[in-house]
Amino acid sequence: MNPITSLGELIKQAISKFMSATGVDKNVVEELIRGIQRALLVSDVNVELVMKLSEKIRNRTLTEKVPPGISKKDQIIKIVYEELISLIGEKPYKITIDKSKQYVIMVVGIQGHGKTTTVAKLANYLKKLGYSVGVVCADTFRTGAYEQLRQLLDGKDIPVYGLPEERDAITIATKGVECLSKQKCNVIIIDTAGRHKDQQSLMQEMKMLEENIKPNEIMLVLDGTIGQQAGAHAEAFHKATPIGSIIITKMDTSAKGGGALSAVAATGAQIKFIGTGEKLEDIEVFNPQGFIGRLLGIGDIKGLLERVKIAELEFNKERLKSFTSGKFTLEDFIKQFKEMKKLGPLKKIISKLPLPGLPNIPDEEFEKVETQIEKWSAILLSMTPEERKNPHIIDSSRIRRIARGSGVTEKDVKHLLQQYNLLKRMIKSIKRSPLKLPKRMFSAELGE
Ligand SMILES: Nc1nc2c(ncn2[C@@H]2O[C@H](COP(=O)(O)OP(=O)(O)O)[C@@H](O)[C@H]2O)c(=O)[nH]1
Ligand SMILES: [Mg+2]
Repeated sequence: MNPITSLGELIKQAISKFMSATGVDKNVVEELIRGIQRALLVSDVNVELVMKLSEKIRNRTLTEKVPPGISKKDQIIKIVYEELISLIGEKPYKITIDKSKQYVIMVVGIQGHGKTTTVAKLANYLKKLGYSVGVVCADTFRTGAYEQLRQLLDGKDIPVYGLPEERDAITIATKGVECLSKQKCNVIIIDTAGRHKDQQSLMQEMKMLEENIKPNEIMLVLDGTIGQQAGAHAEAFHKATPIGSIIITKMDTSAKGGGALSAVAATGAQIKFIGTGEKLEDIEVFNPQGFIGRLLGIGDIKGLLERVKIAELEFNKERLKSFTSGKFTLEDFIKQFKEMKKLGPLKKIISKLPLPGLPNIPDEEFEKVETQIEKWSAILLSMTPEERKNPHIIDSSRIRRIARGSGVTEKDVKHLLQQYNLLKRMIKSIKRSPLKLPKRMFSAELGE
């Protein structure tokens, strides 16, 4: 099996094990943390970072109070997610380059990581957004570097500056910026060499370029597949020239880009774009949520959080216990509906529950249930605490009073009591499978 595919599996295993645990104690949390550590290490996140992250998750889990309305488990999953997100920034990058000023971007990175391709992609991307863009080839090491850039941008109406005979990168970059500036280019992107006689002279060249050109931004291009080395690469470049932003390439391959987390930690720079293929169009603004989801092997983190909640409904053994022991109160009954409602439209939730042979329920029925929940909540508010605990004491005169108090008809009140009794009887008869519960609940007659 591909070890990278197994990463997602590892984290899913850790999470589902956590979800199915009966309670949440220190051991259960520790086991979840270990599972996540394993998964992150497999995805090339640097060991030190993984340890720091675990410590934060552990601390928050032990000290933070659970806000009302969510369970401890919910809270822990959210903490894990939030801590990962906080490493790389909450929101997708928003381009704020001013169209009326000159803005010079210097792109650096190791040979083969995708610098030249990225320079072309970025130029094309910004041009489409209405910027006037020009690029400079200051890579004097790779033969045909200028030609490569020209070919990539062929027919795109983006000027490409190069001096194939010139050996000095600083001369080319200086002249390039001058020339493109005269052509009224607002954004000027400089491609640089990624290899030299040795690493030290490469870093020296980057430093000299930065001092002479004084770019507005230095972007580091990192190959998403390189894993653990990412942190060290980023650090080396950052020492020579302050890295302001990062682009992770080759995210279309099996790369999970876990190394990117280490690179961000080493530079404090923001990941702005990702490369998702070899073509000019294959560039996307970086989206932290999608990235963390991918890193965790879970495509869509919102979906995960939703699944966490649904899993909660399925696994809530405490509640199941009170169901089957007959302690299921009227309040529990309405709480159950309200909790499900929090997840979104009922229809969507039902479709996600693993219920084989669920009858096809028409939309009107769902709407009926939803308006009913509103009514029932109002009815509940008009009841005395005693009535809520022991609904069997509610006789016809009490029904009348409750109906008046909550602005519904007596029939509505009777209906609620009927549904509650029906469900209570049904619950008593369910001995084993909790999954039968919602199915029968919803196939029970609604309304009339
Ligand atoms: N699949 C994939 N390949 C990429 C991506 N970006 C660059 N490449 C490929 O990586 C190789 C090296 O790219 P190049 O731009 O020449 O790297 P440089 O040496 O850093 O300038 C080329 O074959 C590119 O087509 C990407 O996002 N996805
Ligand atoms: Mg290149």
